[in-house]
Amino acid sequence: MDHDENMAVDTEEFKSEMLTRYPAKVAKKRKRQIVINQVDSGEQVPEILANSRTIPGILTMRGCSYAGCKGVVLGPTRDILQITHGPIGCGFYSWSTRRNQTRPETPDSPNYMTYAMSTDLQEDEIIFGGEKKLKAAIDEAVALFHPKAIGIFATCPVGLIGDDVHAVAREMEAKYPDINIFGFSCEGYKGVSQSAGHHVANNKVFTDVVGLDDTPKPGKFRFNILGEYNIGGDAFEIERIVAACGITLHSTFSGNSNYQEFISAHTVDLNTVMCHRSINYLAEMMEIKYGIPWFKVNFVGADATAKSLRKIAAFFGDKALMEQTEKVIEAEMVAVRKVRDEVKARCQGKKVMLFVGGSRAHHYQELFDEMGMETIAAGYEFAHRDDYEGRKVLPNILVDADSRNIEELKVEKDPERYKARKSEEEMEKMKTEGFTFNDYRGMMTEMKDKALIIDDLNHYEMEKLIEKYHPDVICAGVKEKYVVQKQGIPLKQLHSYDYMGPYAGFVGAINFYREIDRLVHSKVFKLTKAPWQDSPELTANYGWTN
Ligand code: CFM
Repeated sequence: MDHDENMAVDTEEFKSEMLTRYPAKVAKKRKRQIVINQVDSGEQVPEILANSRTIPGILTMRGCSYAGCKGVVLGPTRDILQITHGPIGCGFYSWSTRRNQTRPETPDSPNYMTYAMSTDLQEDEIIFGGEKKLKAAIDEAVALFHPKAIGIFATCPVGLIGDDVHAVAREMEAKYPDINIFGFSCEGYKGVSQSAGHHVANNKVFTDVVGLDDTPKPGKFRFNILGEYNIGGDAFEIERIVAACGITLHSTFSGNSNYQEFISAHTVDLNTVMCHRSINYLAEMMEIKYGIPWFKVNFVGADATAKSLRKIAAFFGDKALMEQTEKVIEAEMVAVRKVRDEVKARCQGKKVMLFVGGSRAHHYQELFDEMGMETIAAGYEFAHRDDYEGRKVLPNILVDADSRNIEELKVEKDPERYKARKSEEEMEKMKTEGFTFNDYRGMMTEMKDKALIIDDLNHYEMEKLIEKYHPDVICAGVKEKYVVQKQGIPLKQLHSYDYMGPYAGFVGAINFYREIDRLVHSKVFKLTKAPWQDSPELTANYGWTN
C-alpha cells in the first residue's frame, strides 16, 4: 500500500481544487462522490455516494434504464425477438453498437440480432396512443419469423402516454399461445441510470423465462455464467476454456445464449456471477427459489481466470476435474507468461485511469496489474455502493425514492423444484475452509490507498484529471474517447473494445497486453495538437465562475 505523504496532500488538494469550480450545492454532493481510497483492517473503506441522480447540467457518462434493460441484459440474446416500443432512435442506437457477438447453432438457426425492430412511434401515436401499432408490430413479427419468445421494451414516451406493454403482451400471448410474450417497463427515466434497467430485466427474465423447462443439458458438472455479454467475443473464449476443463456451461446470461438455455437454466448446480452490478438480482432470486448457490468469478485477467476456474472445479469437488483444470491452466499460461514478461518490461510503472460502467473499472485493473501498470484513479458510471465497498455494506444502503421505483420481487422456495445443491454440513465445511459464496469484495477494497475513486465522472473532471496526472492511458467509452485523445492521451474503449477483443480468458489477456503495449508506446498521441491550442476560436467562462 502507498503511504507516501506528499501524494496524500496532493490528492486532497486536487480534490478541493476540482470542487471549487462548482456552485456550493453541487460541490457538496460531488464531495461525497469523490473519495480518496483507504483500506483499513477488516477491508473497511470510506463510504462513497453512488447510484444517486446526476445534477442537471453536468455532462454525465451515464445511459438510461431502457439501455440497461434492452441494450445490456437482453440485447445479446439471439432468439428472443425484441421489439422496442418507441421512437426509432431508441432502437437504432441500442442496436449492436456494444459489439455483443453471437454464434447460432447452425446457419439456419434463428438470429434476430441482425435486425433492429421498433414500432417507430410518430406524433400521431403519442397523441392517440401506440398500443394498436405495437399489436400490429407483433402480428408482423410473428408472420415473418414465428419466434419462440418476444420481448417488448418500453421507452420514455410510452410511459408518459400510458401505453400498457404488459396488457398488450397478455393479449397477444392469448392470440399466439405457443409464443412466450413479455413486456419490460424499462422507460428510460425509470431510474437514475441504466442500472435500473438491469433490475427490471432481471425481474422479468426470472418471472417469465427461467424455469419453464426442467430438461437439463447433458453433463456432470453443470453451471451458468451470469453477467457475461460476449463483447468482442469474450464469451467464446470463456466457453473454449471451460469446455477444455470438462465443465458444462449450461447458459450464459446473456452472451451467445439462446432461449432454450434460459428456460432450463434453473437445472444447474452452480451460478457464477461475472458482472455483479447487472445481474446479482437474478443470482439471488435463483438461489432462494431453486437452491442454486452462487459466487463471484472474474475471467478478465489470466491470473483471475485461473483463480475462477480453480474455484469452480473445487466447488464440484471432483479430483479428476480439478486435475484437468490444472492441466489446462498450466498449458495456457505458457503463452501468457511469454507475452506478459515481454510487455511488462516495457510497461512497468505506467499509470492508468479507468472510468467504465459498473464492473469493468474493477475487472480490468487485474490485467493492468499483470502488466505492471498502476491504476491511479477509477470509477463507475452507475454502480452502487456494494460494487465499490463490497457486499458487506448491503444492509446499510438507504433505499431512496428512485430505487423504490423498481420492484423488489418477493421470492419463495419453489415447493417442488427447490433442491439444496450441497447439504448444510457440506456448505459449512466449505465455508470454514475459506470457500466464499454470495461474495463480492468491491473495487475499493482491492485498490491502493490514496487512489482516487470517482463516481459518475463528468467531462470537466476528466479534463482536470488529465491536467494534473497525465496518465499513460485512460479507459472509458466513446463519449470520452475523442475529448481525451485530443489532449494527447490514448483512450481505450472498454465498453465496445473499439474494434478488438476478446480480452477475457487466456487468449484475451494476451490480446490486451499486446494492444495496450502498442497504445502506450505510440508516439502519435504526443504529437497531437488540438486546433484550439494554437488558435482558440471561441473562449468562454462557466456561468458560475466567481
Ligand atoms: Fe456489467 Fe457490462 Fe459493465 Fe454493464 Fe454497460 Fe457493458 Fe459496461 Mo458498457 S453489463 S456493468 S451496463 S460489465 S454495456 S458489458 S461495458 S457500461 S462496465
